Amino acid sequence: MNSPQLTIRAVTARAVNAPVELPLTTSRGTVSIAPLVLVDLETEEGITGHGYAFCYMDLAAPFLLTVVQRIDEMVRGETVDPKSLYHMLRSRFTLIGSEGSLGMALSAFDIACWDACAKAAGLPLAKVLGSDRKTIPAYNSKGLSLKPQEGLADEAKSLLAEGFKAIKLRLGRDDPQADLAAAQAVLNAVPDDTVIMVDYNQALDPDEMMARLPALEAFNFTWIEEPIRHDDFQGSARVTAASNIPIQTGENFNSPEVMAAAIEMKACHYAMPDLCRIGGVSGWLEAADIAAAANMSISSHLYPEVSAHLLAATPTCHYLEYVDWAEPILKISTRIKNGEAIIPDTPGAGLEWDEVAVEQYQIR
Ligand code: SMN
Ligand code: MG
Repeated sequence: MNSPQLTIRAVTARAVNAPVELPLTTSRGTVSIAPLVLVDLETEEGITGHGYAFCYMDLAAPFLLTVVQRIDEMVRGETVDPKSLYHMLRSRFTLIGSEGSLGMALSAFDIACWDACAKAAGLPLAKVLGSDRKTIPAYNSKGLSLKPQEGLADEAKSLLAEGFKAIKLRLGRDDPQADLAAAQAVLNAVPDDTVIMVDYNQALDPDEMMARLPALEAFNFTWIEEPIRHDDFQGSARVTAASNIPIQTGENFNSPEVMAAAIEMKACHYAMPDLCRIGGVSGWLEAADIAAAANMSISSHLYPEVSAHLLAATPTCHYLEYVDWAEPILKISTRIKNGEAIIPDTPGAGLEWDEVAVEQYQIR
């Protein structure tokens, strides 16, 4: 990276419970607030990098804050060289492991490192990574919860009215007929060329999923996401081989190596790494190389602000997942036009805190 060298002065973090306008119910629980851990990387040169992690449940936030404190102790005075810090920190946490909540804190720190470097270079992160792309196809993932089918049709229309041509519907009810009725209600309500993804959030076992596949084929879904346990690669490989609709997984890949193993086992047709599970920007870049070598399309999971930059630089870029969960505490929201997310041309990774809102929603 061709940017002035930066030295770490301090790494700090705050946790917020950001309000979620449209609570999301999946087969495995509801997101009704967004617990976010915001990381600030201060440098001696006066540039501050930002990163954040969505930690799913606010009970995890104090732990992430503690991990960031430890990171601070380990990196003060170091040069902001994101990839070498990524490897150094993973190595320092080898005994406990960098999966789960600990990895989320490491990832949020990694994002802040890349943000600081991009700001020092005076370039948007996408450009730092060598991309001139201006837009990325995006789908609106905010709604279409697992709920009674009444209301789904209107919600699908209003999600598209925000500028999208693609939406994601949650499935995985005990009664497969109820899932089909929900899908039909959405299909009847939207224009014929609407792209529809469906997400089971690991609701079924492989045999149940295979039994449900034939009835789903009529719907022309763009993908079926996480139909079964995310870590059952053998089961996933059976479902993937049996499905005429592409199988999508990846939001629970805890490292690029796990993604490589899933691809090796043919456990999915598409992959959608999550920025803070895969290892931040540094982890994403490794995952993007693995996907490119396997010629596999990859999409993002959450974090639309930073993911837009990353997908721009991803050879097998597929779809950006759009949710608005961080928007209450951000100065600038992701802009969507004609079904595409616009990559900001301002320096950095696209994260600036609205300090008044951060103060309002901070968990103390
Ligand atoms: C999801 C993401 C985050 C929390 C709950 C559910 C979902 C998705 O699986 O892919 O958007
Ligand atoms: Mg999902």
